[in-house]
Amino acid sequence: MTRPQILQTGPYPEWDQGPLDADFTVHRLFEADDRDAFLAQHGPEVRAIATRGELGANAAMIAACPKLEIISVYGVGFDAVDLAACRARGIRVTNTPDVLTSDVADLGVAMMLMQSRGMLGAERWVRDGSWAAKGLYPLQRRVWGRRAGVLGLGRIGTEVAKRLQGFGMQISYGARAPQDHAHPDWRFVADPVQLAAETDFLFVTLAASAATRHIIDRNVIESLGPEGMLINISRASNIDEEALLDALESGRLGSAALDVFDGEPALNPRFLALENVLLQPHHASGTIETRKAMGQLLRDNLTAHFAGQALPTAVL
Ligand code: 8YV
Repeated sequence: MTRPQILQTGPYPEWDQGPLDADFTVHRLFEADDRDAFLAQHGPEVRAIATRGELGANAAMIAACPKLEIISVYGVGFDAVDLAACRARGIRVTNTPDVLTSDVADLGVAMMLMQSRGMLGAERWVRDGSWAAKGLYPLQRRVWGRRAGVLGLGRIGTEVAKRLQGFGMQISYGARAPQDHAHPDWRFVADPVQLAAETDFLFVTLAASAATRHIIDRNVIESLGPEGMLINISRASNIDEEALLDALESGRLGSAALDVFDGEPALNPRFLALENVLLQPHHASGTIETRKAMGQLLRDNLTAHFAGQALPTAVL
């Protein structure tokens, strides 16, 4: 039997690439010098797209593949896939939920601790000799016992809240409605501005969509205030980045810890000039264990599809 032809939009670790190459004829779009020419050449025979959360598949890519049956996303977020185009043509879409939840929550909490306790600066203080030359490191802010807000109490937000509970923090969450699975001690706050106003550390853990675009706007950011910290482990589109930069530069927001950026991996150079922001390279799910599980699930969905079986983790 001839192997199905698939389009791969970005690189995977070798432990995923090997099995993928064994089961499919793989066209690596990300290695092409001329992407349009590559799509025009291979698109007509492509039956599946293997992509990554941040890369997705846009309308033009989908249109270039008239025999496309399925898009398998290596990531939980599928906001970069044009779902309307998929619905219109009955194209299936899968993602990799659950397997990455705890790692993403871990990184979010680590970012909060790192930023609040000034750990990057403290490390520099040791390395550059400041400890010996200048003495004690400036005092930082505590985390335990303070007020945390979690906007989006889905899988990842819930794991973040559970971890924060371990730090004895007071937890509030934002969602469309009170959540049955929330711990009785967690307070529901419907309005993001109010949530921010009543919070010292605001975590953004919402699945991104057109409806959540810039849900963290200037008002929310300024309500968090000069003592507040914004932590984003979701998607950059959930935050008005211009408003965030203005507030960080003027001190109207205390600090931020970000794993995602508009236009990443390029980022607005204004971020690089700021001392009050912790910058991470979109790696919240980036552990060997989790990435292996994500790769397996990406392939399991493709294999199930071509075997005519139910998809393990279908979005569409
Ligand atoms: C990954 C992600 O970094 O799950 C997601 O939606 O953004 C991340 O887990 C990404 O998908 C890997 O390409």
